[in-house]
Amino acid sequence: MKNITEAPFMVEMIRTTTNMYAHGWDERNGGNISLLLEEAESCEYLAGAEPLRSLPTGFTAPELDGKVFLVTGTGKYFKNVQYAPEVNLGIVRLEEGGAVARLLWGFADGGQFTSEFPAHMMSHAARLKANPQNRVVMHCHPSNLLAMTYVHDLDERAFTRTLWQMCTECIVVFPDGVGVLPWMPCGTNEIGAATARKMETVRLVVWPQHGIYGVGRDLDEAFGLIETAEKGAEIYMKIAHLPLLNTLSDEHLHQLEKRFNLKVREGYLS
Ligand code: 2HA
Ligand code: ZN
Repeated sequence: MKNITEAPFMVEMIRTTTNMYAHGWDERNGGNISLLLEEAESCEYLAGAEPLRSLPTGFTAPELDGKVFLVTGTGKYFKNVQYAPEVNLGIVRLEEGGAVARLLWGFADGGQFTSEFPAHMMSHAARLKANPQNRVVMHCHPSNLLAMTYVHDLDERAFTRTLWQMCTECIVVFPDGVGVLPWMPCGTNEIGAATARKMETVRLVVWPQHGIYGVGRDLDEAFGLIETAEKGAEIYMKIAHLPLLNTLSDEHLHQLEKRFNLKVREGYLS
């Protein structure tokens, strides 16, 4: 069997967690990522691997039965992933309708998957229905998006429109807009189910006073979505207290819709 720490998906996961830490999005043990492995890649590196342990998940997700995920560990620091991937990451296969995760590799110090595993798995199930290519769920704590949730209306149309107005690229990158949950305690099945419900129609979900979820086909796409929303929020936090002399009008945004043939969320532009 090939060395799993050299697998392209592992290398990319290590680079991504390292980069997210460098962006300041993942203080301490903040943030978590799950990556759905393709059958071929998991076979290549894990064929015949006997489960090391069985971990109860506390929820069911029959759509994900048999699927294999590379996932960050609970209490683990993104900054440390590069130095000890086999401690800070794990690979699990969901079984028994999602009620059990069999550990195939990693969490070598006896640890387990992220406390936000329900939000991750429920979001994967929702996104796979919307787009069978979706393989990544990413959560982190970018400062400007968090700051914005203290001073901006949390209505998702209003929140989305402000981000779109902050830089030309925003509507191009997330024409589907941003979902916004009410504040809820994290790490629960309830916030997982609420996040997944939003994920049926959007790829970014803000958790006020906490952070954001982004999804995508691969780690780059999920990272890029969050990066673009965070840029919009950064501009907002720089200008919100200043007199506004110019903006991106709905007329400008409609021009972008035409230019890039965007499917802009219905009713968000006038
Ligand atoms: O993993 O970010 O939401 C720590 C968190 C919880
Ligand atoms: Zn968090």
